[in-house]
Amino acid sequence: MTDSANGNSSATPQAIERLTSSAERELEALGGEGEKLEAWRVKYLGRRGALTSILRSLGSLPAADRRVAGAAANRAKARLEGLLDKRLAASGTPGPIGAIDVTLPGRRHVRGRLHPSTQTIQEILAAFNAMGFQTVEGPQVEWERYNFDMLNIPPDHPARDSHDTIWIDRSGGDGILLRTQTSPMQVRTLESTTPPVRIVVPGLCYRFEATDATHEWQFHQIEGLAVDTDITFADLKGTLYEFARRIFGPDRKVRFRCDFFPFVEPGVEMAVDCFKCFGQGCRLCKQTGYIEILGAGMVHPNVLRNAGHDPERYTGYAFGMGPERIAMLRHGIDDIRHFFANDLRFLTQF
Ligand code: FA5
Repeated sequence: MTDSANGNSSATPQAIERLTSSAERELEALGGEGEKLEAWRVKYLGRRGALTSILRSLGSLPAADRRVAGAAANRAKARLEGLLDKRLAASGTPGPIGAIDVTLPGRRHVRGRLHPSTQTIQEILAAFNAMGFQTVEGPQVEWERYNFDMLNIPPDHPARDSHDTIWIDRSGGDGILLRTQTSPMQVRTLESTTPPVRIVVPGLCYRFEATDATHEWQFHQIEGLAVDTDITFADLKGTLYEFARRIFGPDRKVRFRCDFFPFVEPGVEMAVDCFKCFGQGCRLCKQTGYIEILGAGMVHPNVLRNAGHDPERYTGYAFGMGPERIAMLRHGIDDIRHFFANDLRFLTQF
């Protein structure tokens, strides 16, 4: 037995039929006002409405009665819902059918895009892939020996200091840190591969440093390494020149100057002529006409030895660059901190 809006009523097909008829009559007599139609819906079809209560009570009926009464109640529900939809549509009241205004303009879907760092990294990798370099990746949480010792960086080098490196665990003999550069992949790759080797390694690096317009504590690097018999400094220059031509344009001038990195000998920095003033001197290039974009050099014999290779037999070159700095130069971005601030006003420009 169930309570209904009409008083006591049982969940029999006849009772359901009576309820439906009286609901229909009531609906016909109603004006078109939205509130009245809503009150009618609540009375019969709402969560505690008469028909809903009958449907809820079906579970307590014997199986045979339940089947018959259930079918009748579902038919009644569909009929009453249909009648209500028609009334709502006719009255212009928002409802399941009446709510759709087909004259409204559609909503524009915002298309996703690649992060400017990712776009730059992909372009640089494509330039090197086209020259036969394979892309590999390495761990961001790194052993001290790969990040420093095996790269010929002495134990007392200031880069190992807690003011430069983010340490995870320094208690054991071999510390664990967030890599400060992608160069550890030089050793990891050489340890597990017999030359010839030609790789580029993109990835995040971390340094414990105060941030400013050109320094972030987290930034990307792309490392390059080529090791084989008879590789010379001329190969390094030729490869980097071709890279600059592909990324910065066909008429680029390239300048190499001495620099020092413990894992290369000799070491150089490479600069390209300023793409804003074309070498004339401006604020961007600090009046020098050139912009420094990467560090490079011939792989130090100790690094080859540490990875198990004979430096008398093999030679190679390595280079490392920061794609955010390159993207800044190409797009005139004045602050590296924009890259990781997650501000859509910045990101959607690329
Ligand atoms: C290195 O990290 C060397 N491993 C590069 C290298 C590889 C030299 C192989 C020789 C052979 P350096 O500290 O200069 O070098 O960093 C390389 C590039 O990373 C810089 O030119 C710069 O573009 C980027 N970089 C370094 N520190 C930051 C920083 N705090 N924020 C943003 N970019 C940075």
